[in-house]
Amino acid sequence: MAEYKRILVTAALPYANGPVHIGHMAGVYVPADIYVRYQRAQKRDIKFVCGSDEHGVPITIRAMKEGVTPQQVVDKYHAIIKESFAQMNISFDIYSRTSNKVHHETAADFFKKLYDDGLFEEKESEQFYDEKAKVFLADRYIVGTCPVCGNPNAYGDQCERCGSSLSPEMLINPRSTLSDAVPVKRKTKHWYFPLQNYEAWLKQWILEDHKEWKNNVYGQCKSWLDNGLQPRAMTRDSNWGIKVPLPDAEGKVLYVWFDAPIGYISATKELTDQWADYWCKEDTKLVHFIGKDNIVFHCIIFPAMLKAHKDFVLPDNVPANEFLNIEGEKVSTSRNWAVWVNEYVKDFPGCEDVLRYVLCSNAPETKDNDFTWKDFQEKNNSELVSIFGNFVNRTFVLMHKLCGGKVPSLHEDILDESDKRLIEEIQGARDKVQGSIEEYKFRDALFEVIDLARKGNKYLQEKEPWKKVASNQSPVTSDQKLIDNCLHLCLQLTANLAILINPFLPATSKKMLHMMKVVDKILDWENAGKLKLLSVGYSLRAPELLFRKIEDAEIAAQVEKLKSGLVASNQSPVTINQQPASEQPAIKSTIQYDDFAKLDLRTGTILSAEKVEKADKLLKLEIDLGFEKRTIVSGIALHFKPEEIIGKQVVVVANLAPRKMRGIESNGMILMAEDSSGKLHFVNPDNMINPGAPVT
Ligand code: B3M
Ligand code: ZN
Repeated sequence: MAEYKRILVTAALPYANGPVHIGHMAGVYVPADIYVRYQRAQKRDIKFVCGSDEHGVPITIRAMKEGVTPQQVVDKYHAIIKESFAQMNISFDIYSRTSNKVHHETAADFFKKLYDDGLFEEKESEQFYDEKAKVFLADRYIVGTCPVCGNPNAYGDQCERCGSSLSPEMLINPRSTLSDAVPVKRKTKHWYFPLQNYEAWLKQWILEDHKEWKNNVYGQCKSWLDNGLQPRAMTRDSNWGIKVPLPDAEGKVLYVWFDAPIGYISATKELTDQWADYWCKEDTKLVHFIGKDNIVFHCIIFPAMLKAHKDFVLPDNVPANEFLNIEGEKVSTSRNWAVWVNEYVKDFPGCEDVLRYVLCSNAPETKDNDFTWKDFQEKNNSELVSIFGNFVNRTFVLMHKLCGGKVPSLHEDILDESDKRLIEEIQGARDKVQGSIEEYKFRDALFEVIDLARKGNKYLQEKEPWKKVASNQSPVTSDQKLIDNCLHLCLQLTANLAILINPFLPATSKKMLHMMKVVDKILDWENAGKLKLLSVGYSLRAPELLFRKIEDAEIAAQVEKLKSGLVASNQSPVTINQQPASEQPAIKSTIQYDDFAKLDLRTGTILSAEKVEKADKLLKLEIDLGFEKRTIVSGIALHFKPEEIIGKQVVVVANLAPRKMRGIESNGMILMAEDSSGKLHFVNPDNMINPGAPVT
């Protein structure tokens, strides 16, 4: 730390095409905010910047879907996202947006500098083009039938039903989402950044000089670097985005991943005239908080851009987190399988800290983790309420009852072993919490704070001051001395807890300050570990409830809300091709019996099921059709564990032409029913029958 004079913390710029969900919070914003609040308490020079990412295909797609302009989309979601962050007490120094003027200028200048230095390669390539709408089509703008699951509305980059990643060439009957035209290939010119020229430098900088980066981050970088870097197009054909600042670049904009990280620089510019100190002086510590899907952009592409530009510092660390699943399933915004922050704050008013607590104590720091409502309730009721809240509450109640509402004296002559042990715990906690925070291990740090409260409870339980006889007469009786010592120490511990919990649960810390009638100043980190934070004789307020119990019914309601996809609001993302969760898709056009008769449907029994490597969504099934065994690759892995479907009967389309998926030949397809929440269910005979039976 010593070599740094100032810290600049950035948090990934969320796309302004939908609200933020708790996966975003757990992965990026809660950890970043903890880090920043801690550094502020350390009195370090720190800035915390973020903003909405308002360019790119996701925005234009959403605009099309809602029948509005991209600007209207970003205006709407920028406001919603900004509000959610404020409600969760994410304490950005600035929350900006990439559609503003400062950013357009900053990003265009950045591009121009690299261009003037002769760094880009200009290349023509063939890309899909819509001749009716007269535009080039990003993969997302092309839809067609998914070769894996038969979804008629799969995107050119991904099928949102089965999750397979696709390319436009793989789609059956591809068509443009803009005009329905069949896309054709056409030549287009773009500016490529020669990433391969930075490979050797990146290898040294990351693999040798930054061995301290988190394993998940280091590992991803290593695999990118080992695979070799390619030139990457930094421009796109579109009219939404930052215009390429060159003549002859009509209809070309900067690639969103070129402009978005520069948003960190623009936001700092907007925030302070001293922005260049944070971006150009070597003694700045730059830290990017992101989710794992952004690692390559922040560790490889953006640093190479910064290096090429020459004026700017490089990140010191990129503590990316993995993903948070919900109730055992991956978050899916299109299926509405998510817990939205703007919904949470409405459903649990005043419980923002509870969410911060659960997301931090369960943060996907080293691997994907699972959020369940049951665990949320459990952590609230048995940790926040029963340990932390209970300790503070008991201390205050007893102090009012047994010490007249004033901080009692400490009679040092009669301190016993357990008093001394508690004093040591109070003094030692700061180093433990701080050590973990500095290493980006926020879960461990939070655990230490709760553990200290747990020790406070244990101490109170041992001392049982309520069993002593209180007396406010002088001279002080020996019982009263014991009471005084116990509650004096518990109160100093409470003040320490307020300091230590502040980065994690700022609203709770604030309530504690109010109860103790002390000012914010006490929260300076240097005060942690001190034993004279509250003066003897000082009168304190009555206790306030820090946390309330969360009831089973509230949890059941949330689980129900999630399952039935009833997050009712026009803000929940729905893709162009998907019906709102509660409606059924419209009936397809009529076919003749002969069309139907071409299908050979059979019953089959699943003999084995295994995950397909590198394809999250696919299961490779061995199916017994009676007369033969078949291999079928099916996009159901997000819905079922392999072991739970073995032995199940299914209906198989037995005469579907074979198709290769991830190198495996799939011979047929199994039928599934999709309920209104997007969950899949087997379609099968009501009783087990012989495999191979025709379904007619
Ligand atoms: N908007 C992607 C995302 O939200 C992107 C991050 C930009 S950070 C410069 O995952
Ligand atoms: Zn599919």
